[in-house]
Amino acid sequence: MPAAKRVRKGRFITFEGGEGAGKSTQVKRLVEALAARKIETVATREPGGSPNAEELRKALLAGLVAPLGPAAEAMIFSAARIDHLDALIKPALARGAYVVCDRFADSTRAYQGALGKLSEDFIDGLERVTVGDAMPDLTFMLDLPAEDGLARAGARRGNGTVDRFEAEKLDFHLALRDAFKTIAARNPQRCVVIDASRSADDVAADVWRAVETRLLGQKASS
Ligand code: Z5A
Repeated sequence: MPAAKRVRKGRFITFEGGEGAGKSTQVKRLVEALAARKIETVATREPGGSPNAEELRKALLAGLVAPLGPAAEAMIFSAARIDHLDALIKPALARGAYVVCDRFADSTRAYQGALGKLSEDFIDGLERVTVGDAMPDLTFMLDLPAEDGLARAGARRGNGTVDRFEAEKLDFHLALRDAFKTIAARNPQRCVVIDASRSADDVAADVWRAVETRLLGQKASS
């Protein structure tokens, strides 16, 4: 029997990158730009985005899963993702909305996969059973030097406490930047690398240009 056809009337856009790259800022800007076009848009984030996944987010960012190792951590991020996809992302795409998500499966591949030294087979398999054909239509990789991203995040945090990932050393964040660049290079149809060291306005302009060129000009696929 032929495989069931994917039903996706909407579009799925993700933002990826290191700490303080400006993902949340750009999610907000893109949602405003799409809303101005009267396009129904759902802004969401990972880990989290649905009530069950937000509970798992608390445990992950508190570092409760870290002692179990990167494979277990990747599985808990993926468990949160399954709920997020089922509860929020897939229904929104099926009714024709644009979904704009702050981090998604590429973060598992970079943080737990590349940095956690998990095999590509493990991450590929996990992504296949977790996400399947629900991969994003377009992914923005916000790229800037790790030191700059950490400085931005530190300035915003002030005296607040750091989470499990913010606590990692500079080497970790340098390697993370390379991991995201590698993912982008391997997926040129889906990924657009944006120089995020510029002003938020300049970054938003590049993002919008890519959305117009790659998505708004096209008819939604099934
Ligand atoms: N994680 C994982 O390990 N595996 C997974 O599968 C997933 C996630 C899905 C979630 O953290 C953590 O989970 C994340 C990876 C891990 N770890 N880290 N680190 P989070 O959601 O709490 O945080 P984040 O995703 O790293 O984002 P962030 O630190 O909040 O940064 P951001 O969203 O990229 O940046 P921002 O909030 O838009 O901007 C940061 C500051 O810079 C802020 O004050 C802005 O006003 C400012 N900003 C933004 N843009 C600019 C420009 N262009 N110029 C100057 N200043 C700017």
